[in-house]
Amino acid sequence: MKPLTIALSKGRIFKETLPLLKAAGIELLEDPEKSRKLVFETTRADVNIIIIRATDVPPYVQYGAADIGVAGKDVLMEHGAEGIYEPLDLRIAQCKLMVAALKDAPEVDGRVRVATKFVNITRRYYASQGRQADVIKLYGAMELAPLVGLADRIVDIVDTGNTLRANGLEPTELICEISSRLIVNRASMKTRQKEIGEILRAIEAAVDANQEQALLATE
Ligand code: PRT
Ligand code: MG
Repeated sequence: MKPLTIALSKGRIFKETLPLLKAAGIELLEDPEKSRKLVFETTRADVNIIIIRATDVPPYVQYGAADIGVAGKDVLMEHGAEGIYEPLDLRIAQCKLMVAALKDAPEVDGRVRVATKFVNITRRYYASQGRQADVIKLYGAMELAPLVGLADRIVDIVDTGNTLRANGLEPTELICEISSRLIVNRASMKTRQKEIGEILRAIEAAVDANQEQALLATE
């Protein structure tokens, strides 16, 4: 049988997922940061890891090119979850999806101009509130848009809030709390139930152990 394929993205998701995979006996045989390869073998002959862009993880899993993936809830909501199971909240890469504006910006009467890379989420959010919004798609540096008059508001990921503050912006509304999710291709979940089930249970136990650690640390 072909190896089970797990899709990850570089950066914070990668770093925070590695210890969880280790709990399932899955470790990389080489360091992707030091390689141009995209497919990596692991300590388990039956499991490969592919490294792709964060936004590409949902389509890879949706179409079965990867059996399992890890993606931020923001990326999943923006992509749509068709054909994808989301069995596990990994509680990693936590952040918030927020609306932000220039500090002390006035309320906007009528149509609001919103710049974001999350156009689907943003359209749905404003529609759900019955507010009129013109959504402008950007691919980065959203914080610049209000400064130069491109938009009244931005919708972006906020963690510490430092990026907003450094640009004279402040959060105005919380859209939702975000964490990364383990996702599984629908067909794989049926055809490779045993292998995937074992991996899911090992990872879930590691997530629960992390959670207990975190609770103890705050006591
Ligand atoms: O960077 P690249 O374009 O390759 O892809 P990516 O941005 O999707 O990847 P990555 O690794 O940056 O983020 C992967 C996932 O991590 C996202 O989809 C989120 O679910 C989650 N996450 C958690 C974050 C952050 N924290 C975060 N702080 N994603 C992005 N940020 C950025 C945010 O865009 C903003 O520019 O950090 C800035 C805000 O941080 P603070 O601390 O200044 O508020
Ligand atoms: Mg990034």
